[in-house]
Amino acid sequence: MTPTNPQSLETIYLHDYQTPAYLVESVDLLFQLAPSATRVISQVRFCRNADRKAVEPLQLDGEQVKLLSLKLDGVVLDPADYRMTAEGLSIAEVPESFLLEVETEIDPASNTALEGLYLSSGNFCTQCEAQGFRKMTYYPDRPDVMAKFRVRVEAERSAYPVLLSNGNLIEAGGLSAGRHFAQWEDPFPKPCYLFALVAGNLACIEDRFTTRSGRDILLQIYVEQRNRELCGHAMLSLQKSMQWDEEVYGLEYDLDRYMIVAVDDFNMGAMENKGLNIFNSKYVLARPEVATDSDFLGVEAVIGHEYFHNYTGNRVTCRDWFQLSLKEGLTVFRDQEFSADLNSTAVKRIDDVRILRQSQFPEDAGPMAHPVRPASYVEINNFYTVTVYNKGAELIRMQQALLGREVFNRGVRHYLRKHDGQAVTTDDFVAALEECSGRDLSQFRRWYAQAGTPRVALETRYDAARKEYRIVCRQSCPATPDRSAKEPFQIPLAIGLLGAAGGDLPLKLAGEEVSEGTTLVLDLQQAEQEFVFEGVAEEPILSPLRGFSAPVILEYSQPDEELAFRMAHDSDAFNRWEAAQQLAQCELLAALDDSDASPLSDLFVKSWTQTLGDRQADGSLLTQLLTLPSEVYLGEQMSAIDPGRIHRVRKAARHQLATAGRKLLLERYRAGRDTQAYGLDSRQVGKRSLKNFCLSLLMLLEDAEVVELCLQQYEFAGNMTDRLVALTCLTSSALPQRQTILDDFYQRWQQQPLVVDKWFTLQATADRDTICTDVAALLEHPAFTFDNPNRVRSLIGAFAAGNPAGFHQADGAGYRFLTEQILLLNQRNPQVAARMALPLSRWKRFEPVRSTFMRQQLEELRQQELSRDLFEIISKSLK
Ligand code: 0A1
Ligand code: ZN
Repeated sequence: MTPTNPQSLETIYLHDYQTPAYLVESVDLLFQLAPSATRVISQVRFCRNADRKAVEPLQLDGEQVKLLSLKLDGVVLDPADYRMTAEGLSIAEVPESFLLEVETEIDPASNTALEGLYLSSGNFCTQCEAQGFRKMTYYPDRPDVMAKFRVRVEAERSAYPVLLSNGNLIEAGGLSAGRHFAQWEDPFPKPCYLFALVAGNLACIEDRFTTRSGRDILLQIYVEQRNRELCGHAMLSLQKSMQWDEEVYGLEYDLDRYMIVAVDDFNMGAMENKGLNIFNSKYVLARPEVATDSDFLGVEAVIGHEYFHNYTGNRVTCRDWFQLSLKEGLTVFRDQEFSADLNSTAVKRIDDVRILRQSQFPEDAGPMAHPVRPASYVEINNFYTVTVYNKGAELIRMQQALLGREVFNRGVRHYLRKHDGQAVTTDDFVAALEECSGRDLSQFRRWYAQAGTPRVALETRYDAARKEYRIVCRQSCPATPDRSAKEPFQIPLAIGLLGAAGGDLPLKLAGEEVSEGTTLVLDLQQAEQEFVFEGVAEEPILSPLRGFSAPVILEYSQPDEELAFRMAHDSDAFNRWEAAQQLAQCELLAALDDSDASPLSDLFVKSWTQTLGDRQADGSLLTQLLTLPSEVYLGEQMSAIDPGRIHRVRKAARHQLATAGRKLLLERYRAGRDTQAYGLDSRQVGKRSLKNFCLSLLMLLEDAEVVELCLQQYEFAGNMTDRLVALTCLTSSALPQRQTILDDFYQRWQQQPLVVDKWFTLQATADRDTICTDVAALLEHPAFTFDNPNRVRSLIGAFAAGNPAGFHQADGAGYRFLTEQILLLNQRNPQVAARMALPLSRWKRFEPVRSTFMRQQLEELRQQELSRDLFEIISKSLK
């Protein structure tokens, strides 16, 4: 653990940014690998940055490394020639250009933080973003220092037959004493956060891709030997990603080989190291027997994401870490579009908006709120957030909406051409769009600088005599820790007008031409702005914020009948879902205050049943339309969240729907049982999704017929999607077979870590009164370990973030449990520990009893010696 010395707790500010005093011309690295004592020998050619006249000290970052020797132009430096701290070293006087040779020793075997060089299942791998490179050697560890890397890896041949690094393999061969080497060279200059090295005993699955200009690319996926049969979907996803980026953005892959390595121990999802991506095995390994439909989609999305980084992130990178969203927001946007194109656009949008509302909006309203381009941080690892990633993607999407797809697309290409090989800022991105479109986006830039979720209130009026329809928009944005007064945002509001017959009405803004299509993007810029539509033949029903065209909270109350109408007729599929959610939300929130066992109105139940009976619609979309807003989302609508009450009402509502719809649910369940071989096309995925939705709802009734269907499905399922849903239903039940079946599942799949993760998660998220003790008991299970981030997330993370009623048990037992686990993790893996603490940071949003318990735990944590990561979260939460 990095100790909390005052220096390491300093806040870093964007306004302090300075260009580097020295640039790097080339880097030669030699890694002599050994688990507990790896030697790293680096030879770096530096030259003074041309914009500097005076001689400044050379600053190198380095942490938790043992310095063995330091030579400048061949001369060994004396400790008096440099100054060393726990964070790095500086050399006061250096020539204008020089060669620095640094030799360090590191201990990968005891690296439990999983930053820098570490071991996973006995194999060496690296994670350098954001600041892991400094845990291997002394170097200017900042993204605006870009250089060409040559890397030589040496290791014992029998234990580590595979030796990989970025770029092209130049040479490989044997050494004495059973050792061997590989020499790699990456022709593209890169910042050190994109450096990667892997050494181990790995199986390699190969395929090829021919680019549109006819270049032949070797594609390799490296996995542990036992996983070699699980890579087919990842390979296909990679080929689809390459094809998509050529078709949509004209971007062709630039090296001759693309390597992906899957490791079990990884802090995040995956990492886009140039030519050598390292992945959490969760986002590579998939086969129907062990992975669910949503796992398959996850693999496709993350493979796409890392591949798309090759341009948006690697060829054009970030100037500093405040610009993180430059690469992440844009790349998330690209992976979202990729998944939408390959699967269902509406369902993808609904999923993405759910994430935004359930995670990003709360973050934006809490103590860790920050702009998409933060102005300061203590620990950069805490800023890999839903705000930087997902809100960042929404900012890109809004710019696309404002400029139109075609102009936006040209703008992105222009940005990539103009800044190829450079480290730039989010401002540079927006400027490139401005150059290409001739539009002024200066007001839009506020989205990057101001935190908080804007609210947009709508008021509408129809004048039948003049056939005019007016929409008055008023925007505001709540105060956030960074600032209280906010300037108005530029907000693209996509809207449509529905006629009584259900169709879209033509749209003509006063003084403008009739718009093409049935959706119009209103360009809202003022705090208050009116839009007048002419020639509106009948009083329309407004379909606002189509496709969720801006990450805002809309305040517009529509009569229930209009919502029900839109639920059935809105031509924007996203907005059909939105209308259903709103209708449900109003009724559920209204029911919080009485103990009625039937919270939903007849109107809702009728519309819902009609939707369930729709035999034309896609199954995945239907499932979304039929699913009630989540407990987390409903909680966010309350002034003081009471998770217990929300849980009871939502469950009563589901019970009501199950009772009212029993016959139709059973019918649709039976019709959904596929007799065909398993397939991943959207029709089959949709069919499974609807079938399993029906089963989950029916299982609330726990009648003999349904229980039997569920047991049958568990027993005879031919794929993990079906089996897991059945098991999840059984786990929340009080049926006598419960434990036997859980044991059976574990016995069957104990050799598959990713499936064991699912087994932990479904127990951690079960609806049971004994949940806190259940979860505590699972900590003692032989398969539980604090050393594997996926396992920690599958049990502790799933409980704290995925079981609101259980975690927020009124006596505070869930909070005390979490605090204990955070303290254990704090020592081993600060990044993961800090993420586990986020649920507690929301304490101010809860009703007083829970809120007090949560704050007590934060106070408790503050008393301890904390890593920088945790320190920042805890101290900001208590401000
Ligand atoms: N750049 C990666 C995410 C990532 C970030 C940090 C990591 O370690 C601290 C690892 C991965 C991505 O966006 O895919
Ligand atoms: Zn990314």
